[in-house]
Amino acid sequence: MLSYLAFGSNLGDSLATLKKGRTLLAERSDISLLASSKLYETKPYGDVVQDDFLNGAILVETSLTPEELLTAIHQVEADLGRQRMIHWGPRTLDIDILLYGDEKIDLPILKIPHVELTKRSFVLIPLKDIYREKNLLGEPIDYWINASGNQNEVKLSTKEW
Ligand code: PH2
Ligand code: MG
Ligand code: MG
Repeated sequence: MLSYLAFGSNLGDSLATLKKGRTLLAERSDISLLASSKLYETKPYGDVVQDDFLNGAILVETSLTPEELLTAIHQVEADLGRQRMIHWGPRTLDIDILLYGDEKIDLPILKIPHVELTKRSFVLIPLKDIYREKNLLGEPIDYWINASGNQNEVKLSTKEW
């Protein structure tokens, strides 16, 4: 199945952590990396006062189920030293499943499409770099970016991964 994943970090060496996280996923025999977005420096979204984030997105092909993919992601986040302290607070690495084919999943620990996907320009703008479909949830991706109203808080980074 094709799956789009969002990456974010705002603690420690964010560039190194994003790269390492992507590598750990791509090295698995059940996940292949197909495309990576550019990286973006983004203002923190939400009410927590914290440093700017580095955000990106990738497209993978995977034989894992959504729940298995989430477990693989949690393993990578844990390997890279993530501690879950403040909800929506600073994190060394956050990887979120945005889309998993066309599937809709509504479990307590996993909602796909990601619940805030269409509201967050720090997710939509990287996603646009690699998105293969015409529409996202019924509208062109630019429609959602314009509607998000926070697109000017996302700046293309000179950093590359
Ligand atoms: N992640 C959050 C909360 N706020 N803001 C930005 N700019 N980037 C993020 O990745 C981010 C956030 C919780 O997952
Ligand atoms: Mg997140
Ligand atoms: Mg997460």
